[in-house]
Amino acid sequence: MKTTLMRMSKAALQLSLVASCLCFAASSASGATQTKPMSQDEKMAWFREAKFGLFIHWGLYAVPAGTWKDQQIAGIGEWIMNRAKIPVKEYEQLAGQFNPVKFNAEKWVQMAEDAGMKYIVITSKHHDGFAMYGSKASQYNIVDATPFKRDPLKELAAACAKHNIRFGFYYSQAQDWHEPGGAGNTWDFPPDAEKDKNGAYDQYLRNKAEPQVKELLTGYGPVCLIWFDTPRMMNKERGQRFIDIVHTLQPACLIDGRLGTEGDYRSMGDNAIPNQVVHEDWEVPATLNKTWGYKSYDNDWKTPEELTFKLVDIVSKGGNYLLNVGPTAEGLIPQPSQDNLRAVGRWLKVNGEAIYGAGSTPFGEELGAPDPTTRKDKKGNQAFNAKTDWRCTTKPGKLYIHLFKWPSGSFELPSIKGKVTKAYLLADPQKQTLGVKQNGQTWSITLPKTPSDKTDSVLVLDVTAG
Ligand code: FHN
Repeated sequence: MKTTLMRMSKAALQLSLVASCLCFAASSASGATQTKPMSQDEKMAWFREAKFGLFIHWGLYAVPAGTWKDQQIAGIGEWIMNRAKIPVKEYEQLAGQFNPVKFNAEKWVQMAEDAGMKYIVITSKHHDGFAMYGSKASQYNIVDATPFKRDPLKELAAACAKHNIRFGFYYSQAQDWHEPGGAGNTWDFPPDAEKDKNGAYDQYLRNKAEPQVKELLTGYGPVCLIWFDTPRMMNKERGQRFIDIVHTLQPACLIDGRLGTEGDYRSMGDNAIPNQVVHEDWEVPATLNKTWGYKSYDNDWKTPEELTFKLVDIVSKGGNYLLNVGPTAEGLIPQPSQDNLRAVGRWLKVNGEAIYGAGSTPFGEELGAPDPTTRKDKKGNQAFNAKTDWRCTTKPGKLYIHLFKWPSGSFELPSIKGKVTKAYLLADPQKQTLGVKQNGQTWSITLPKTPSDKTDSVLVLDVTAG
């Protein structure tokens, strides 16, 4: 059985290798076909354009939804097995209760589209070890172990292709609380250090994690990225094995920053938006409330205004926003998540030009400044006094000034080298020219009395290079 499986995955690997080579075949003038590998810039192009993605944490943990044996368990919902130290044998029983009959891939993807999101990343396997797709490498999966029997990731891949939204997978490569060799479960199995030394961890990597990543890269069409996480005990060599799989099967697929070796971009900490511009490709994963996986009693929702500010703030600092929903065990995305995301989408419908493909601010003073005292923030870093009145995103020849606080009379632009040749509000269909006054290198733009948007009015400045 095992050898048949191994043979199957080898064949799939070869097939896909041929397919991926063909993808990058370019015809020369003589008609001969040559393969041209993608440059890093070509690989990153869609990510730099997209800016806003949907993260989905969905798994067996949606069944207890934060409560185990009548006790509310503290912490993030998808960690319930760990937090309550639930034995594998008991946690496995959740599979029999997982029947998300209200799941509708089309509706989920439509919601992402309405929200203005350009890519989706879903948990194919989280730390609990349960595969949310029909895996051949482990029977502990949604098709074989639940009454649902469907493969929701297949359905999502198809819906994403239809809506032209890119599709990627979260995969917990190191932590797997279901397997004796996986990292993290020390209540059923020996300490991690022992698994590392006695070969159990590598055995888990080779027999489950690596084959599963191969399955994900061969059975679901083009995968835009694999989002690895919590790289416990991952070293260069172990990380390289995953890199080789990804590069061989889908060379265009990006690798996030949490594999344990260098990825294609930097992943910031959870909900951790940097204070200043970061001049490399980066992404911040973030929650709408406090949890990733569904918790029935977490109603601490961020407002649409807060979400819009964060999106603009992130783009103005050069990053991408990967914003999470935690669907229920029935297969529904909580209504407040949907409502708040759609509100952001309505703002993006009018103002998307200032977000998609936009670059970071050339200024910086609008972001705030480090506290001049020795005061520390919650994480022990030097405190930063953030300002929130305005942000700036950019495209060649354009500055987009996002006004969160509407100034009375005029907006004073900090010093720029070039000239402002025209100013107008992005929400104004007529693009009516606003008054512009130059004072040395600073510029004053006359504004109407009322903002064009109650959250963020975008002032567009056409500028010449200085
Ligand atoms: O432990 C996980 C957590 O459950 C969640 O998946 C987040 C998302 O970024 N990543 C880890 C913690 O950083």
